[in-house]
Amino acid sequence: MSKQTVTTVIGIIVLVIIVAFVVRGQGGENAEETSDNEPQSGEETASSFGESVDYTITGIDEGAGITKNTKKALEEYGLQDQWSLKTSSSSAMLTSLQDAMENEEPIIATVWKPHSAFSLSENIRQLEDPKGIYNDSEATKQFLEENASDFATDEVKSSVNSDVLATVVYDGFAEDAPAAYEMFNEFRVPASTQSDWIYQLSVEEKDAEDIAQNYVDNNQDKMPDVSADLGKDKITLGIPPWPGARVKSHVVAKMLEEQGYNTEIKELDAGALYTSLAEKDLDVNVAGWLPTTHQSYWDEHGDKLEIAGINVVETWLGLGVPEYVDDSIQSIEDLKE
Ligand code: PBE
Repeated sequence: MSKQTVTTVIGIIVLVIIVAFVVRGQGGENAEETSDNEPQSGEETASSFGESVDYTITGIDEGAGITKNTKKALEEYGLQDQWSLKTSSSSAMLTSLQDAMENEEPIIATVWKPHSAFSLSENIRQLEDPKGIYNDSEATKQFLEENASDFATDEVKSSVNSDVLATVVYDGFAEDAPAAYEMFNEFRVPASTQSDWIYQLSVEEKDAEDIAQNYVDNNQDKMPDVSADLGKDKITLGIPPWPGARVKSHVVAKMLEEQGYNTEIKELDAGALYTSLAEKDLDVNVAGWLPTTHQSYWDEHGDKLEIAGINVVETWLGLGVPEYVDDSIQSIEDLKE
């Protein structure tokens, strides 16, 4: 390299450094202003709750009834032009919720009870749903009278406040597997038990089968007393991708095994699950959220299905925000700006 080249190179470097300093100096204030405007610290800087969450509801899987109902709610509450629902999975939703709550950041998510979001913390505000899109206790009572009258007892009806969790079988299952059917008639757990299973699965990260085995081992006194014949020897359970359904399917599988059945568990999304059940490719779904959440599936396949039991009575579904979110957000209607 000649002396001249070296001098030129050094000259250029010095020039670049000087220019960089000048530009930085000038841009300094602006740059700070820009970062101040970013919605990082959420509510303080955004002018509304909607803006602070980018008008986005954190949702779960496409096949879930709560996904369909949230789209319906956006329409019925006149929010569809401004708000949107971002779908993912139950576990991704829970992670987003946990992360937001750790940092006290704004978030709105599709949530339901029993669910780990509630076992995790009582600090979730359930938004009111005056139009009854997600929760319609009258519809549930009527549905029970029409489709599951054996279970429409006063005790059940007085505790209903939204959907019930039904144990759904294909029509004709009772003749094919009488003992299992009898067991399904009896099988019911308090919502708090299901919450506890979900907590163990999604917060303590225990294995679904271990949680189920432990529950069955410790609750032998609660196992249904069944006298009917087994009928067919294998029962296939279909589970959708939600934490409560996962553990409960394993619990029921263990109970069936204690009766003498072989079992198989198939994981499917909700649509495939109802179709397979109607086609008798599956025997049972313990996560029938009826009649409102899975209404579209029931409308399509209900005539080929039967409610064999009600396994949880008290539920709630809808949109939730952490308690630290602005007090003005109490109802889905408040999302309108
Ligand atoms: N879930 C649990 C179900 C019903 C309740 C919310 C994931 C669903 O939306 O289909």
